[in-house]
Amino acid sequence: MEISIPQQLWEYYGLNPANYQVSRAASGHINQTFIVLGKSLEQLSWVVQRINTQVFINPGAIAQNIKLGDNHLKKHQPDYLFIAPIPNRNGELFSIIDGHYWRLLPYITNTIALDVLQQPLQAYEAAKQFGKLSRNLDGINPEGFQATIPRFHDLEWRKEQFDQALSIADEELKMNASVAIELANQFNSIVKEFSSVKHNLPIRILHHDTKISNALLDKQTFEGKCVIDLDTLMPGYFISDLGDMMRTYLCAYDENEADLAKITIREEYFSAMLKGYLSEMGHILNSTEKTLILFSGKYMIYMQALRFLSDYLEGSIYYPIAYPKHNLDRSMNQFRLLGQLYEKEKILEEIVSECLN
Ligand code: GN1
Ligand code: MG
Repeated sequence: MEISIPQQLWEYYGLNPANYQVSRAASGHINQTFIVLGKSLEQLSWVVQRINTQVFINPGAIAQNIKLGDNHLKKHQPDYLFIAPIPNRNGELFSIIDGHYWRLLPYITNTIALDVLQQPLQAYEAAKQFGKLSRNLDGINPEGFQATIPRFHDLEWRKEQFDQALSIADEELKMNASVAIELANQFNSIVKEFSSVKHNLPIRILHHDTKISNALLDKQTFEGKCVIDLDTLMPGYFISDLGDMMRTYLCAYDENEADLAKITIREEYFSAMLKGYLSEMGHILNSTEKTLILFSGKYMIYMQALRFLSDYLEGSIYYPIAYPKHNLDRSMNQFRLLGQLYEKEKILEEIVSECLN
């Protein structure tokens, strides 16, 4: 059934629907997003979202984390643009309507969200924005924060989930995915490395979904403006944020590209991304974290390959698909990207050293 914005939503925020033009946003796998543009200049524009509560089973945790982040930032960085939901007429960040969780967010005009990067400058600017969020939240007490999705980036658990999915998968799906399954097992050393390094990493408050489309850039100059999609603002390790940037900034094609020959790594984007991130986080990361810069990419790309593959083997129940083998293709795309990262490891490590000096 086609989802539309319910009448009560407008009432919760004192808005008249006649003043707005509503369209659906194309990107984002999990939540339903609507762009609500004011028809005249006096009307502000908005983003309306319905949260997927099968994925975010505790939306209260999202609201709590965002409030904690917002309070800290208002006090310490009052000029920072933090895209928190607008409180409704009852002062709540979510409006519950017929059991669904809805929210209203400001729409930032004159910006774009890209699915792939076309210039290294964009990599610098977007990475700087995610670095800035982490820097501005550095020093905040992580204790009040909750995991909005428990064990979200726990690679050991993602591997267990994959093993579980494999053990009960349909024979035909397993056969179709035999190459991907072999790759999943071949790269298992990444899980081992994660297990051995994670105890030495500080807990920080991180974004946890730093894909390129979650950074808003100025439409004309590509200057970074802010980051969006704060559902997974929660405690974790810096490798989550930096790694997901590598996953989505380095290739000229996104995770949906099925022609694997197109999946290659652009070194100049790696360099620009890292410079942008380190311009904010360079003096905050500790020496152990700095040794794990390239590992962050391996960790996140491998985890996403496993997640797409597990979902394929489970019958594609998590990520929406456009055709039956879509999640398998996405998984193969991510394994190819991972292979490319290993192939270019030496030159990328040289760039890391240059950027750190
Ligand atoms: C999902 O819904 P979206 O596009 O913001 C996923 C991320 C994945 C991403 C892959 C809650 O994010 O973890 O990296 O797809 N979010 C959740 O494109 O699972
Ligand atoms: Mg997201």
